[in-house]
This record gives sequence, C-alpha cells and structure tokens, in this order.
Amino acid sequence: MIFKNPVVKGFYPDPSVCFANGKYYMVCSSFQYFPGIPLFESEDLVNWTQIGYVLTRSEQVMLDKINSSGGIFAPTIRFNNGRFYVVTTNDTTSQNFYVYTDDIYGEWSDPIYVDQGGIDPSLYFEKNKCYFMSNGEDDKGVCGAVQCEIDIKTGKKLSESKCIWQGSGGRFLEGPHLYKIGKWYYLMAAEGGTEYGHMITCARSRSLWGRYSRNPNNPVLTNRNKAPYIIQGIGHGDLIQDQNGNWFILSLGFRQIHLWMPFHNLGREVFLTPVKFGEDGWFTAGADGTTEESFEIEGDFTQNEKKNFTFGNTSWNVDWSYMRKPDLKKYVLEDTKATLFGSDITLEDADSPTFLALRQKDFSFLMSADVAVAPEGNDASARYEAGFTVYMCENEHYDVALRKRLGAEGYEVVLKLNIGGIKHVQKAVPIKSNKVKLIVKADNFSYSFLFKEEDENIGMPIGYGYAKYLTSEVSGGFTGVMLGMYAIGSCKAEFENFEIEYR
Ligand code: 6LW
Repeated sequence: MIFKNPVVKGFYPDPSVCFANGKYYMVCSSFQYFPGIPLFESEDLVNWTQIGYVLTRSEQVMLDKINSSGGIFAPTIRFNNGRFYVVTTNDTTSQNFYVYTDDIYGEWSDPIYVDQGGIDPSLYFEKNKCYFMSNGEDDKGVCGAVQCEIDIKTGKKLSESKCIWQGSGGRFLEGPHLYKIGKWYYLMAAEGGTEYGHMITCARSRSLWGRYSRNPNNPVLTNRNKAPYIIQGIGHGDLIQDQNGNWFILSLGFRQIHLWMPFHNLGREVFLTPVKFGEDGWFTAGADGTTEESFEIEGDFTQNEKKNFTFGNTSWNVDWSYMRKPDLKKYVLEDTKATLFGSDITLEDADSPTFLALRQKDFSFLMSADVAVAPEGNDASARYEAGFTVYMCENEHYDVALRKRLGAEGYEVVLKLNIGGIKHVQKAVPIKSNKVKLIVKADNFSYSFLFKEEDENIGMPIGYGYAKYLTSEVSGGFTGVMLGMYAIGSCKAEFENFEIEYR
C-alpha cells in the first residue's frame, strides 16, 4: 500500500511508540494543555485513533499558571511484563517522572519521580532490570545521553547517572532511546534542534553502558537539505518493528504553509518513515535519508482520514483539550451542546481561561457553530464575550466572538487580532439578538471570519488574519494552533451545531 505523510496531522510532537497485544500505541507531548499526553492506538502504524490521554487528573501534573510551551515535554511509552509505562518531563518543575497502567483504556497511576535531570526521558527494560535515560548532565557534570538503572517500583536510582553518548556533533542532543536488536545496543537520538536543522542520528555498542560508536553515515534521517520541500524539521523519533518484520521510524516533522514561506502553524506532526537494516548492521531510513510525502510499504489496507469533526463524532474526554488547570465546573458538555461559563481570566493570560479546543489538523477548513450568550448572575453592568479562538499562545491568537460591552444595550460581533503584544480590534458589528452563527474559513495563508444572524442566509465577512503570524517562527515555543471555544466574563455561552470540515 502507499501511505501519505503526516500519518497524524496537527500539533502532536515528539512521538514515541510501543507494540503490545497485537497493537501499536503512541504518545505525544502536550505542554500547557490538559489532559496531558495524547494517547493513540493503531493496527498498522498508518491509521491512528486517539483513545484518550495519559495524564487525566490535575493531581498527576502541575500545570497551574505555567508558561506556554512549558509543562509536559517529550514522553516515551514502553510495554513490559503486561504493564504500560509512560515517562516524561514536567519542564516547568524540572521533574522527570513516569506513570503506568495495566489497562490501556483505563486510568494511569500517580507519578513516580526519578532523581535524574534533563529532558526527554526514556525507559529500557532488560532481564528484570530497568534503565532510565534522559538528555542532560551526569553525576560528573558530563552532558549528553545520560543513563542510570532504576527500581521500576519506586523510581529510585540503583546506579550512578552516566553519560553514554554525546551525539554526532549536532547541537541539542535530544530524545535518546535505547534498543537491543540482535547483538547490538542501538542508541537513536535527535540532534540539530527541533527546527529546520533537525535530524536523527544513531550509535551502537555491544554493551549497554557503552562505549557507543557513531554511525559513520549519520544523520540517518533529516530533511534539512531537502528544498524546496514542504516537509521540514524531521527528527525526534522512535524505532518500531511491525508485525511483518519491517522497521520504521515514527518521528516529528512539520509542514510549511507554502514551499517558499518558511512558517508552520500546525505544530509538529507525526511522520512515518520506512527503515532498512544493511549487512553491516547499520540502518538507513526513508528515501536517501529523507522523509517523503508518501511511501510504499508492505500491506493491503487503506489509509483513512477523518475530515469532519462535530460534537456528535468526537468525545469530550478523548479529543478535546483544556488549558493548564481548568475549573471543570465551568463546562457543561452534552451530546449536541457545549455550555461554557466565563471567568475573569482572558485569553491573554498564561492561566486557565474557559477554553475548550481541538487541534488544527490541516491548512484548509471551515469551522462554524451557533453561539448564544447571556449574562450569568445579577451583574447588570457586566461585560463579557464568547466565541471562537484560533489560538497559538496568549500573545498570538485571532478571536471572533459575541460581545456585550460595558453599559451597552445590545450585542456585537467582534474580531480581535492579537500578534506579539499588538491587540487590535479589526471590527465590531452590532447585531439584533444574543445569538449568531460564527464562521472561520482557513487556507494555507489566512483565517477569514464571518458571521450570520438568525434570519440571514449569507455569511457577513468581518475580516481576516494571516496564518504566518500564528506560527512557531513568530510565537516561538513548541505548540501548534488550537481551534477553540471560549468565554470571558460573567456569562453563559451555548455552542450548538459545531462543525469543522477539512478540505
Ligand atoms: C523536546 C525535544 C524536542 O523535549 O523539542 O524536538 C522539545 N525535540 O526533544 C519539546 O518538544
């Protein structure tokens, strides 16, 4: 079959994968979003279905008021002795920890902390022993991929932390994972930073503690010299063997909004690249060490893509995300309706506004919902607003909302464009009632905003904002655009007939 990359679209960075009970499981980073660590299942490595999240309880992870792109960094998932483990870093608190479950569809344990620094932790199990690796500094102050043995029941270190590889010379050695394949221990990692210079490199050793010798043909995978090409930033991956014996790397990468525009708004997505082992025991990946838009692989199945997202065909607990430490009392979520209660916290705050979002999965889409807003409580002088946000972070987001201004009689539809500290009201149009259909239309270059009053057939445009300002190149950080519903102020906002249709 021929599959197309990315295999998971939208902001799902730092994929890690394991095989268990006939299926593949994958986790990704989630930063300030809650629940933390999206969890996916697949039968073929190409079609992935999100089955939930790993960190579903606020007590498992401190996200309260953390910076955007802080919080949960690159996790690793492993399966050992009937138990799933996910190990990750809370970068804001500088803590490495893991959680486990015996039921992949159930709850995960409370965190077990490991006293080794760095980020991008990984676990490797062998003969009833467990080894923990992260990229950081070892007990002697040497930086690189640092390993120690741990007691998997308690997280306690059973050995010193020792740097076992310093990479092939690229900057930011990250995401190290250890595998035993045949007689070799392979250490695969990312280097070059998670931007355009990103790459995957590897080293091997006959012994777990090294000495590791680098692959003479590093990097094994990178798109850094592939231009003009939409797919860039390939790196930070995990190696996996399928049920036919074929090997793959599941890695992150991103898609530029256009060949000649080095901006990406969809975050880092998940790419699949075939891997081949040579007679010398080293492996090569992809097309001459690059990841392509499609590959032909063994298997007779089709790649499915969900193009339409509604309240009816998504699940609140599986697909949607809140920010940081949400007050769940502010959300009443039903089959065909979401009711959001606003608070004083706005989308400009690095806090937990009333916000519920899906990741933007592709460049072109149409999003709409009927929104009705009403005051909550007896505060006649209240001001409030509710609607859609196209949200990169608190500094960069475009909001289209139904707004009640202080002392005003009626309501207006407002479009606000926020870019790097510039807070611009593009337009505010008075409307007849407290109900309106809000519409967002997007392509690679812009998001356009429209609204429709109850008795009208045609959407009224109120402005647009460029996509390139809601990108990692402008905002920095590690996340991608979220398409969200929000409410601010003492109000109750009802959203119905919600739909995102990708084209
Ligand atoms: C992650 C690091 C990286 O921890 O970006 O792409 C960091 N690689 O490995 C955040 O996702």
